[in-house]
Amino acid sequence: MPTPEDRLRAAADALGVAFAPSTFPAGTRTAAEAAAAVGCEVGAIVKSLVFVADGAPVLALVSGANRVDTARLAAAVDADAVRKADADEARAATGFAIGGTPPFGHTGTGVTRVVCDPDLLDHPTVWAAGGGPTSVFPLAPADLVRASGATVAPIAEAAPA
Ligand code: 5CA
Repeated sequence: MPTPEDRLRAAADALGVAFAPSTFPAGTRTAAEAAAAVGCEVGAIVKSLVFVADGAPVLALVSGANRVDTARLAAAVDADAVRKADADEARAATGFAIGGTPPFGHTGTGVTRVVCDPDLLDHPTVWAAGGGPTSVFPLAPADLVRASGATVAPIAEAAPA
């Protein structure tokens, strides 16, 4: 049986994205954990979050420094109602468990749209989940957008004044 990381590696190879995950046994389940492990800014961590927009799963790629504004996400995907997927819905859509969900290479029922937070484009390198709870891999934001097929649109909550 291929591991989740094997599945992601195959997808990255097919998409022409370098996949060189770093493994941290202490865990990279959250953006804060991943940033501490890598030694990067939390804003350079890619959160890959599944939402349900008018019944269809959509993926938000969000800077680890930001939170998704569901009204903005709804506008970005032209939906009336957006809510966060629960853990089972997220896994069904992507084929990966929460905490290790990568931004592309999904093997589940599929996300219908992918939207990327423009703040991720401010970093030369960003780090995304490597398929499991203990690994992340670096990539250029342009590759993140291309490989995931994302639309770049403002989906984060406005920073507090
Ligand atoms: N590996 C890290 C860094 S790349 C990672 O996957 N981070 S994440 O932000 O993309 O995934 C963790 C997020 O999953 C949490 O911030 C939270 O938004 C979401 N989450 C955690 N538990 C649940 C749950 N039970 N149901 C729905 N969403 C959840």
